[in-house]
Amino acid sequence: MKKLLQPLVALLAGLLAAGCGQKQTDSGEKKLTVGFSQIGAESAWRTANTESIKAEAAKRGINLQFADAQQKQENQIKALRSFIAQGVDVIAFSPVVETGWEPVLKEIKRAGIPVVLSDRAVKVSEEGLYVTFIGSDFVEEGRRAARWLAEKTGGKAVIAELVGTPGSAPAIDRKKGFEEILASHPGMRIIKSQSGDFTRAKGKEVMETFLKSPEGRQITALYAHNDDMALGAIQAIEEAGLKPGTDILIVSIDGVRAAFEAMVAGKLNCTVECNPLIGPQLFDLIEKVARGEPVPARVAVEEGVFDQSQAAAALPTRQY
Ligand code: GYE
Repeated sequence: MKKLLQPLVALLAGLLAAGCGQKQTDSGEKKLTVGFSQIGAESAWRTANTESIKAEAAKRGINLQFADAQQKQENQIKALRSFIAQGVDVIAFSPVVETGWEPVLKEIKRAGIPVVLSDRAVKVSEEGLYVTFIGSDFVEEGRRAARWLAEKTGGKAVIAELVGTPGSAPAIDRKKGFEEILASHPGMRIIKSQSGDFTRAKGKEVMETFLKSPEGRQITALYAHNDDMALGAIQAIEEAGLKPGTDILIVSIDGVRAAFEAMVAGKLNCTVECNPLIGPQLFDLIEKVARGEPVPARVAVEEGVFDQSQAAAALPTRQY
């Protein structure tokens, strides 16, 4: 009897180790389950970011629980609570706005699940509610946009500003960095500033109202907090019978493919890069956090600035 049982036991053990039980990897390690709450699909940047995260999780054999919040904080909070209920190993999320996260972050902490912030930061009054934050320096991006515009215009511009989602880290910080540089250029002033919610449709709509306002014809430059809003605004400018890129200089942020195409067509003047392809860096962090290894509290993403003169050469290499 023992003789018969032994191979059977060995077979069962082998099957389990080979990942027959869902939660095993080939090497027999427990498969990591990560809950990720994404903001939505508001821009080309976001779509590229989602693809990068999903592709990297698949490549590493990570069980990714992905939830799309459709730009709503309440949906994100629901998703985070469901990750607690599922008992995921690590929670990562891209917070749509900066504030209002304390209660749910405390619940996650009580459940003993580590949190990694991706792309956007939060404002919390207590330390230890998340382990690390990976994302771009949005204040610096705002400064870069303003420096480019100051240089291009010799410090003279009547500016309209398309702001990102109200209360979001990139909207707050990109405004802050831009205004910081403007402070030393008295000939540059913002006469219009309104949110276009980081979408193309809203960017177009708000630019239309800017142009129709009594001061509309004074506008010489547009600063859009992302490329999608700039691309929407380009349509509005054309429909108003003006030449985007010439009558109104346009600088935006992200560096998506369509922005490079608009630069090659002469309609957009400059884009400040904000790299969405953070999947590999994000999962490096998540895996370390899951193993209990120390990680830096802040991880930056490297990026540059591109204007029309560089657009044609850079376009074929753009991955998003
Ligand atoms: O610039 C914008 C997106 O948080 C950096 O969100 C991100 C921003 C990005 O909708 O296009």
